[in-house]
Amino acid sequence: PAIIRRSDYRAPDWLVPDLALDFDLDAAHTRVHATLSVARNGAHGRPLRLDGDGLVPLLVRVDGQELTPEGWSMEGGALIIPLTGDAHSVETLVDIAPASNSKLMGLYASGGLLCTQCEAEGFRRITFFPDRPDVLSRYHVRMTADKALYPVLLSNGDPVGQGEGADGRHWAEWRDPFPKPCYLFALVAGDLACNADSFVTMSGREVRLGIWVCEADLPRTAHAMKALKDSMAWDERVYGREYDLDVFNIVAVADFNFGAMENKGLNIFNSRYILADPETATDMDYDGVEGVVAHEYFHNWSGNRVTCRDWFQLSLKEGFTVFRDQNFSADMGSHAVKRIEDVRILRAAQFQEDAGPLAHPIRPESYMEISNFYTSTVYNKGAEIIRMMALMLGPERFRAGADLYFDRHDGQAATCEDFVRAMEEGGAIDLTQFRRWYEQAGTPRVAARLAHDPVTGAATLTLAQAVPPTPGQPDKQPMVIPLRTALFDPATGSHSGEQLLMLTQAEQSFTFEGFAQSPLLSINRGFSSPVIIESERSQADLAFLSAHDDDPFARYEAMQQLMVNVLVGTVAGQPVDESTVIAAIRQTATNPALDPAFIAEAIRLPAEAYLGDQMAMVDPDAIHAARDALQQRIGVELEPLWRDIHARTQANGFALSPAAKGARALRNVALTYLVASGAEDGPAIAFTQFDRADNMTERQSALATLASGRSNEREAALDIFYHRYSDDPLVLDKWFQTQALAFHPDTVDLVEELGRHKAFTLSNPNRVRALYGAFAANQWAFHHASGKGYRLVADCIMALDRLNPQTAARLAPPLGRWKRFDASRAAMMRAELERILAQPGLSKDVTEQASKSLE
Ligand code: BAL
Ligand code: ZN
Repeated sequence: PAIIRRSDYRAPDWLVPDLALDFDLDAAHTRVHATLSVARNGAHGRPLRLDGDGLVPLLVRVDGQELTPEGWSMEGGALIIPLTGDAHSVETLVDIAPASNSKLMGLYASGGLLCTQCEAEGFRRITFFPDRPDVLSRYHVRMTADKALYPVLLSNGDPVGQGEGADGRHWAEWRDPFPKPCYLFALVAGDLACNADSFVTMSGREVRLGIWVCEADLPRTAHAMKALKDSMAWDERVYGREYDLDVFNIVAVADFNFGAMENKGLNIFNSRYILADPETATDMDYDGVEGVVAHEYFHNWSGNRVTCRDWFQLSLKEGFTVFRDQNFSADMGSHAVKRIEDVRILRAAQFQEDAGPLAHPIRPESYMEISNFYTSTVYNKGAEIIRMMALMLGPERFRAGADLYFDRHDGQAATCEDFVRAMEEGGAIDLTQFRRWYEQAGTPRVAARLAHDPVTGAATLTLAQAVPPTPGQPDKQPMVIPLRTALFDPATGSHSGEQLLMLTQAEQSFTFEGFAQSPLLSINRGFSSPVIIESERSQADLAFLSAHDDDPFARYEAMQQLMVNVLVGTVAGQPVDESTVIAAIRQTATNPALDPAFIAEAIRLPAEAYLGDQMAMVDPDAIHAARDALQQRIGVELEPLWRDIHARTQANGFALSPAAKGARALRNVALTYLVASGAEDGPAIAFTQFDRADNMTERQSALATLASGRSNEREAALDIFYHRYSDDPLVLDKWFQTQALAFHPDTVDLVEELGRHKAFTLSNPNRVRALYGAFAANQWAFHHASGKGYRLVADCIMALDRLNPQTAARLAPPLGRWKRFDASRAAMMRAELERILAQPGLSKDVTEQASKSLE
């Protein structure tokens, strides 16, 4: 497949200021009549090129005159029309088949609905058009459909008309006054019910809000509606950004490649990020709904009003919008816990990506298939880059930079460089060297060494940074790394103020005066930079920080590092005393001043995959054994504590308050340790929680605990769960996922069986992710020494590629981590990648991921 390069960008030859689309909707055959007003962009003689994917032109007209087949040509799916003047009206007619669109890109059927997904390049599967984000058009959409099957007809913008047609059909028209790129186009047709509400904007305009779902799901939309209204108010308060149309609609669909899509005025959501009630959604699901509703809403400014010039700029809208949604969620709940969760996600997904064959800068230089670049690097690392700018600037200057960016580029297709320049000018800062964060891939490593002179009382902190080589980037330049730092004086147990150290050179020293004894280093507080800190801190120092650091992230980090040191030491055959960890856990878990949600995060053992990331060579069996043993030891040593926490966090009735959520989180960690202790009644306690819970958080957590064991209760709970929820696809996903994530010696065989289960289907991306996506994240099971885990995932990728290449390609990265495993596993992983690549007709999505993964 062809490689697209950022350096090849050229402005569009033709612009399309206006577009009228007329859809005659039907699941089997939809007719799309498009009328484009086109305008030559600059002085050139090049023809009009309209992208198409799988389309056949049934009619081509220019200025009302039908062209003969000699008047146009096809080139790799695109329609080429030579035009003589500088402005024309161009019409095309195509026939598409939503019901057989299994890629879920373009117009497709999901359940009884017809809906669209156009980002990044799905619009070309609907009609011929210059499918690139720097061509912005005003849309006028008319839809005609069978009224009984599709009583609701929605598109972008505001509704401007509707009426009855012949033969039981009806029509609706929508007009979007804001010019937009075609990736933001959307339509939905279906039998939908509406949770209707309204929001009055800061200038006093009333906006009609609608969340559209099937009738039975209406009671599950309240949380999403609250999140939407909170988001609208937050964006006004924090960024001064007001909503701009009279209507804002959200539709939930069951089959969706992404989490959701920010189409102008008509967001389309994966139903898992809209539907929530206590019986079916965990607290994490509730938070997911809130975060994704906010994310899509915030795109109205960071993405829609100011969009991207080309897809290399994706992080311009995604990194910034993730940063915005993270801060919104922090404001809605706990800043400390949200930061810990976000860093955990970054380390689990993005650090792995940055360390492997698919590493790329947040602004990539080239791609084969842009769908492969909706990555945690572009999204989550992108958000960290904005966060560093916000830290360096402070709130007022950051806001001034954001204001300048929005005001200067409103209505434009902008670049990352435009954003950085606005921050420089609005925030009065020089970001010349900082721009390397957009250019260089790889997670910087910062070695921190603290030296103390007892005579002068000076402590000298020496920091040395190195950015590892990544594909295509063997040599790296030093980055700008802002590190929030404090030095704790052991004499007082406190520090005399945090400092923001700016590490800009390969090596730099910072001196601090006034320490009679050697201080303790608290660095990268709040995870101020997305880097790996290497510092030699003793278990005693870490234990002190885990109990006394006033920065909650640093406190969490100290606790995690204590555990990592024990576990990595065990795997390396260099045992580290466990008693410090156990004492620190007891100390944290019994500290009444701490938020239970924070305690739950802090005392949980690091994930097996994270432990693997700390080692040059990952030994999945040894890591699992070490973690399992430590978990058991903590369970045994602190058994009374776990019993006490589990008993006293039992709630009397369900609430969604932060306090109630925190109590549930802590209760679930206590249950895990209690069962891990091997106490005879452990499985029965877990089963009782599973059985009696009035909420999914506690029920699923108890199920997960049982699923990782071998008790009789295991089978009973899985069976009850399946039968209870077999009609609810989102909960059934949890049943698949829980088993795929289970720490059970037979997980690999169970996953194979589950792949043949009657409720498993490749046509629903959520189901695929619940089984195979979760399984590939289960380090111990996926890397089973037999290689069977690799084969299962490769088989799934190959089968799914024929239906939905985009979702198939997202399953490939775990196979690409072969360099980190022993020779036997590495050979088997490579063999599966080669087997995938040998499949005839492989998509460019999977070809790109698999071929890069072999390098
Ligand atoms: N733009 C694709 C989905 C999202 O990031 O919101
Ligand atoms: Zn987004």
